[in-house]
Amino acid sequence: MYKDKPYFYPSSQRRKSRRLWIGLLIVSLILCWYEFGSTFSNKDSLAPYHVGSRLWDKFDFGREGKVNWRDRQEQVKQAMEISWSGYEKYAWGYDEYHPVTKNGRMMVPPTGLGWIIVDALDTLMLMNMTTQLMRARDWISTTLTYDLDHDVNTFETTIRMLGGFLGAHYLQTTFPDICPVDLTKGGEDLYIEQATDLAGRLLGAFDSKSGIPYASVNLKTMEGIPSHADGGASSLAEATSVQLEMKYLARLTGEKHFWDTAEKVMEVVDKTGSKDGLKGIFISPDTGTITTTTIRLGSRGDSYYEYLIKQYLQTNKEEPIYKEMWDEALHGIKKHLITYSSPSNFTVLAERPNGLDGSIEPKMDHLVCFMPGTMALAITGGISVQEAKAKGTWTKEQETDLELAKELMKTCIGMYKVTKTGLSPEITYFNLPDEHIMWNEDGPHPKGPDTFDEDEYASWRSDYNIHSNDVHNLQRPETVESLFYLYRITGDEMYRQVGWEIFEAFVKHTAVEDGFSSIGDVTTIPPPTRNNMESFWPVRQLTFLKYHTDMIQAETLKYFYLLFADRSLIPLDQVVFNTEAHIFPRFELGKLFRTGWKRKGRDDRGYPLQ
Ligand code: DMJ
Repeated sequence: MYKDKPYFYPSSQRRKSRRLWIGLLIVSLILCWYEFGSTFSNKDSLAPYHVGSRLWDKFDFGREGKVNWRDRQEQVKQAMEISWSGYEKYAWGYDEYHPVTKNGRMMVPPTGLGWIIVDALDTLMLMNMTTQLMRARDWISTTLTYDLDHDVNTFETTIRMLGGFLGAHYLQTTFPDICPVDLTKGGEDLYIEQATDLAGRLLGAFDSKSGIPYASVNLKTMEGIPSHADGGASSLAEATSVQLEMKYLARLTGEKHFWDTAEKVMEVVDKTGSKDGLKGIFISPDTGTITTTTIRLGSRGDSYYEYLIKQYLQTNKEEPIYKEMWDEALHGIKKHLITYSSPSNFTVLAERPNGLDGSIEPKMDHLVCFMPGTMALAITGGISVQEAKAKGTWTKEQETDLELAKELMKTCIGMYKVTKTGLSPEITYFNLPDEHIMWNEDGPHPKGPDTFDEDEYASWRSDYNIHSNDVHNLQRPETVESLFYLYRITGDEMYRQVGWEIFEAFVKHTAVEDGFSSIGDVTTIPPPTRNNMESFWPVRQLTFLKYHTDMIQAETLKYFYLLFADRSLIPLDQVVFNTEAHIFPRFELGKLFRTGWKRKGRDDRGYPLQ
């Protein structure tokens, strides 16, 4: 009992104890100064502090002369090797790797979910890390089982684990020159067997009254579990970003129920109606209705929009319904969410927390930065602008959309350029003029600055407003992902160059002795390193974070590698990347599959006619 009660020292003891604390504080400050200040003042001050600096030395950022992209690509591979070997050494088989404390944690004891290993399979293949790949494959065949009496997040498990197996299967079978694994030695079905077993378990989540998947599912009992927050509603993005995975699996196995179950979700979501294709970010699995007015392309909203266009591309443009939904949503985004910052006119993809009749909030999660790339993909379908124009069908609308994608890309690049570390915060706010203007069809559309003046007082910096709660960086992929698409599609080397600067900042500031760790503050040098799972984090963020410890290997490093690669590696017009950067093929619907539903006509408010 007494342990629960605060204990007060007598006052003389309190004074003594206060003196002791002050003394300890002074000693700590001196030690801190010694640790950071000395690193800071030597000529190598750009190197990361303490252990990370040894890692920094392994990279070659200072080379003079002509840029060698092959060499830069190799440096990304080196980052992957370092990161992977730290994981193999200290946390092999664990679902999380904490590179600072050099240990791991199982999300689901005793064997875990393969969270890091499965998610990285196709990155290991792309980078030709065959020895590491074989160890990963061995672990999957001897240790991994999904027969676990445990709840998992339906969406995260689908995009990472199911997506990971499917991407590995696709690369291995379609690009044997990239991934020289001897398929004759058995095990070529390993990934598909695991994928089918896992997907069968995940289908339990869709067993709701409306067909909208529950946020979680128990892998053993296959029972769907409503979210513990948000009144039990599922996130819009999560419910609608499992379709590429389930459809590709259905196509591979011929098991049609995977297709039908995922497709049904799209029908229910479309029936909820919405003005100009923009939807609130939560949906009830019980009623199939939207439960909030908040509209955004950041968390909970993002990949709903991404998967509209990608579903259209996945089945080789044979399902116009998804193009129609994408076009409608893009029109809505331009009309209701695009505004311009002050004083420098950056294009901002803002939020509407209180619906389309409410005011605009000039806030962008870093997550929104997937959008310039996805827009570029939608504009040409994956071919270059040059090829698209040569077809003779290039429209004024494509030209305007491409300009918008480039301007949004500029805004995302600015999120990196504006901080001392050269890394983006998790969330950025923008200053708007007193009377802000919105995008309008006829233009003209304001443009941000052509260059980012490096002066620390340059006026463009004041458009960006970073709140102290949002200064962390989780090594997220979205900006690099968009740079990759824009480079491939426009051919402009500038996007690669910016990518290289971000990669440099990433190595400089997130390297620790045996890998890379997220950081706590992008606005200070040196930034405090995090261990990906600090106990002082609020529970909500902790739960969120645990899904992201593998992100850098599966996504961020993969996009860097592809950005610096030759443009012919993984032709963009033949594949779709799932929202976790796993690579799937495009295919024809064939006889077995079809879009099993039709859109209804809409009334003036955007609701389906009865
Ligand atoms: C990824 O895991 C996916 O892209 C997801 O859709 C949301 N964002 C994270 C990485 O930031």
